[in-house]
Amino acid sequence: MDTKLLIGGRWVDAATGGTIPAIDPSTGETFATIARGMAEDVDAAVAAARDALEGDWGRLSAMERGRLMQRLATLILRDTDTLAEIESRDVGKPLTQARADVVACARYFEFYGGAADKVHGDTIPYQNGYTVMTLREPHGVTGHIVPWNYPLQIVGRSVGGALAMGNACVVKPGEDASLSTLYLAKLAVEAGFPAGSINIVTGYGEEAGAALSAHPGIDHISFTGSQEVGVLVQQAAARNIVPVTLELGGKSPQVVFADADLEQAVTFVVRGAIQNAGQTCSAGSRALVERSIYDRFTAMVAERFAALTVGPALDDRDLGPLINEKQRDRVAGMIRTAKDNGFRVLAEGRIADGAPTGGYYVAPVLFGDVPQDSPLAQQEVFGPALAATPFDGEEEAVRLANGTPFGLVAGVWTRDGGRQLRMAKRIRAGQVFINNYGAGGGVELPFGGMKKSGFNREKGFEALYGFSVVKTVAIKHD
Ligand code: TXE
Repeated sequence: MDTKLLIGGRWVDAATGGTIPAIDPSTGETFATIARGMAEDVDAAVAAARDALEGDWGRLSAMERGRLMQRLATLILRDTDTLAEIESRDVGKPLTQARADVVACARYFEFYGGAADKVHGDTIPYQNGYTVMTLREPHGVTGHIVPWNYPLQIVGRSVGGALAMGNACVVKPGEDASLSTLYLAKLAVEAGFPAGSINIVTGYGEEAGAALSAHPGIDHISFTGSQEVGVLVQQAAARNIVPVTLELGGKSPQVVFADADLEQAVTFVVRGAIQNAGQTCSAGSRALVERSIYDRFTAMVAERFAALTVGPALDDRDLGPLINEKQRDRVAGMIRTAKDNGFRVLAEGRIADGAPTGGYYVAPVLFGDVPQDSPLAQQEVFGPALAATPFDGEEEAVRLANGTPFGLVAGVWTRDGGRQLRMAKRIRAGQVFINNYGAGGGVELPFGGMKKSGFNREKGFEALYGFSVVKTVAIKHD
């Protein structure tokens, strides 16, 4: 498999010739290398994207762009097995979850391919003697800084909207998991995307990522990752007066009222917490449970947690390893500190016998009676730790749900119709799921944060508005 950079339709080594090891988190062993792109490579990629806008890519009609994207969706599905195995191995994601990510990635290109020729401007009634219209135009060159937790899904959601609107993309994948993005780029070439419409520069964040976000030739940047780096990206973009979309994770609550269908709720609460070993921006990492059912519900969750096993990604257990040693040590440290501080452990899963000792495994833990002001309730663990907290009544549920710096997603479980609507309106989050928990799913549904979870929206038609700019044309006539 080609692991070079894709710049202007050609696979090239990094200008310095440097490489980065691709480590299998299930074993801790290096199994491939990727190119270590730097500022010079980013310069070349941005220039190639600009050329594409002024060349073959820029000349395509919206319908033609859409057809290319749909063709790419078909190729992704054709190669589901290969892509799923690459993703599973590189991220450490259980194979079934990796397969679902491949299907979701194809769906992004299908949806945005179909939407490409359906976004249009308006005509605006103005003074007599005028006709005024708005045109929706691409920003130009868009930069996409992508993390390692859902590479295929996040690349699909990020470049899908951008390409549909006619932008030319430069993508910097996460250095820990770039392989599926490179394979996707190979499929884009096969689909017939013109040279320079999609460019991939792999590399480290402080090198290629920083160079991309600060590049004066970029017209828009979308970033998914940590809050700290989100601030840096926004600062860099501000110097060039460039719009940004930031998706910075969360501490999403699942609010379970006593009148809920508890069987249903427990399934989604567990899945929302442990999917991708908890390394999910929209992970439902807090279970807020009405006190009258708190013991019963947490016992139901505990039973499921105790049965969970963690193992190598390709063994397809409930959970795989965490992405790297640093994340494993950080997450294991947070769990250890919580235990040392006397937090109640209601249940713990187990690491499968025979899991390679070099892998980055952490057993999932359900903590009970977690106080609202503790790190477990306030900080993104980004690992398999679920914090359960009891509440009394709707007011307290809203206060706890909103009582963190984040506001990405929330789940609410209740059969009371009025309460469903009140909670949906009062919770400060970009997505609120009632009696289900999408955990970011659904390409049609606008997605993004409030508060410190970020701003602007990906997915749905909202992304298409975000990846385009409105131009007003006023024509004076008699
Ligand atoms: O993120 P980084 P990390 C959160 C989660 C996790 C924490 C740290 O809480 O524990 O962030 O993860 C690129 N300029 N999320 O360290 O560093 C980097 O190369 C430009 C939430 O992996 O933010 C990668 O491509 N780019 C999250 C991307 O930023 C830079 C997903 C994300 O990496 C850069 C991942 C720089 N100076 C982590 N430094 C979510 N919202 O889903 C790094 N990068």
